Amino acid sequence: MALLHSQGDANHARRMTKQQFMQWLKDVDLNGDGDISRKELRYALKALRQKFAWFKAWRAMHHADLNKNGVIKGSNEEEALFAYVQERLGIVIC
Ligand SMILES: [Ca+2]
Ligand SMILES: [Ca+2]
Repeated sequence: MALLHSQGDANHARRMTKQQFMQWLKDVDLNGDGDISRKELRYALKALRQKFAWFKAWRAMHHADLNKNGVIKGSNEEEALFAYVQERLGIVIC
C-alpha cells in the first residue's frame, strides 16, 4: 500500500492553470521589455526543473517564434508557446 502511494506521488503530473501560465510568462520576461528571449526561456524552464533546458528552450523558440525575430512576443506566439509547453513538456494546463 505504501509503495503504491509513493508511486502515485512520483507520477503526479505538473499542473498549472492557464492563468498561472500567463503569470509564468510575465515572470519569464526577466528584463521586463515585453519580449521573451531564448535565454529568458531557458532560465524559466530551469525554474520548472526541466532537464536539458537549453535544448528545450531552443526547440520552444523554433515552434513559437512564428516571425523568426528571435523573441516571443504577442498573443499568437504566446499561444504557440502555450501549445508547445502542453504537448512537449508534459505540463497539464487546465
Ligand atoms: Ca525580455
Ligand atoms: Ca517572434
